Amino acid sequence: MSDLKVGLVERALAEGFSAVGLCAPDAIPEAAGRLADFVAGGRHGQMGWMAERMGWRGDPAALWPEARTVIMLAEAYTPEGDPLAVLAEPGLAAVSCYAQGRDYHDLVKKRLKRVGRWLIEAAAKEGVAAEIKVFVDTAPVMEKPLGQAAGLGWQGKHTNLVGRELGSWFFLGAIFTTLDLPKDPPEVDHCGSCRACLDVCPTRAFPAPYQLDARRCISYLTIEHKGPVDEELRGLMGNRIYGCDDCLAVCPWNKFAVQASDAGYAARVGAPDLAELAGLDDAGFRARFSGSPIKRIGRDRFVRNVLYAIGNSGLPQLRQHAARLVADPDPAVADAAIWAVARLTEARKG
Ligand code: B12
Ligand code: SF4
Ligand code: SF4
Repeated sequence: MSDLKVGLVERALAEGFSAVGLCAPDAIPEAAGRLADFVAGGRHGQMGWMAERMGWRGDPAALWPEARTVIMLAEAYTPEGDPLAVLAEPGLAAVSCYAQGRDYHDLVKKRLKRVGRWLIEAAAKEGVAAEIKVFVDTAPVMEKPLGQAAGLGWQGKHTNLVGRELGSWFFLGAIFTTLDLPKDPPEVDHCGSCRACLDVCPTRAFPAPYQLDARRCISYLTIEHKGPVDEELRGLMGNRIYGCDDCLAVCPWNKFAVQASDAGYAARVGAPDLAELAGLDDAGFRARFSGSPIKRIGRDRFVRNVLYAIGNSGLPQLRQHAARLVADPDPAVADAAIWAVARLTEARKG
């Protein structure tokens, strides 16, 4: 069976994954309690789906009792330049580098299925019938603790997985299988006394190291949160209109970040002018972001975010672009436009 593991790892790397590790489905006994605390504290905000199916999310062995091995895979999307440089350009939109190219859900899932098919066929040649299920992001699976248990990296103080030879610019995907393959040792914490990610966070979203309050995280606020964002927080978002890279970008382990192997992650969206984005209607938004993960938030939430960035820009010439949207049919867009106009009027007086 260990030959099968050697072949599996070779195959996954040949497909473009940057690292592979294996663990048992019951390898994360501490996760269920931590998830329960997270949800009990309301830290998931409006992500009601996190509170559903907690029994499965906290315990991969319960999700699929026949599974004997969890194969965790890392897919690098490392940016070419400095993803924080755009934060100094208030007239431009900062879009997280994970969302610059094609939607990772599609790219990772295709690759996972190819590796999974190879595994089923290779096992069949040894006379073993194997079943697999593949997951990326959206299933009730806690991918980060599983990634740590499989040795890919450790959950850093910003809660994301960091690898000594990977850095932290990578997505995670999982293949559960009924095959009992040899497991890898878990990775241990290498954060030491560093706290760069905690200190850089613009909204102070970490109540403690290794814990995130999603309700304060700009990634949550721009992508998941429906309706108006709390005024204190929108003022801290700067020009970040989709996701946030700050806590990952400052991590010293990214010196070792591996290059992205899939050209699909190359920057396509760039840093467009806020003025232009504020003018997008529904059809224009969908055409522009087809195939991108940005598409899933819809025009209204996107333009709401653009208006917060306009309000934070301090650029009086952007006021007219917000003023056009004060009577928008979407209440959160109209609210954001009124707020942005008021902020820029104040900025002019000041
Ligand atoms: C919900 C979610 C979010 C939410 C909440 C994030 C969060 N930290 O929970 C929001 C929308 C904010 C978000 C943001 C981002 N996300 Co997200 N997200 C998820 C999702 C769907 C579930 C995560 C989860 O279960 N959270 C619940 C909490 C309880 O889990 P946890 O973070 O693992 O919490 C642990 C710690 O609190 C820890 N803990 C608690 N106390 C202590 C004490 C000690 C001492 C220790 C060691 C640990 C510890 O134990 C908990 C359980 O392990 C996963 C995909 C998946 N299915 O797993 C992607 C995922 C985590 N996201 C991902 C990414 C890329 C991002 C962003 C970087 C995107 C961006 N640039 O905007 C940001 C990063 C923000 C951040 N600092 O976390 C990747 C991360 C890949 C990686 N290398 O780790 C994932 C895995 C998606 C994927 N398939 O690739 N995300
Ligand atoms: S993604 Fe941004 S807002 Fe969220 S925790 Fe990291 S630095 Fe803070
Ligand atoms: S920035 Fe420092 S504390 Fe944060 S994850 Fe990286 S090494 Fe750990």
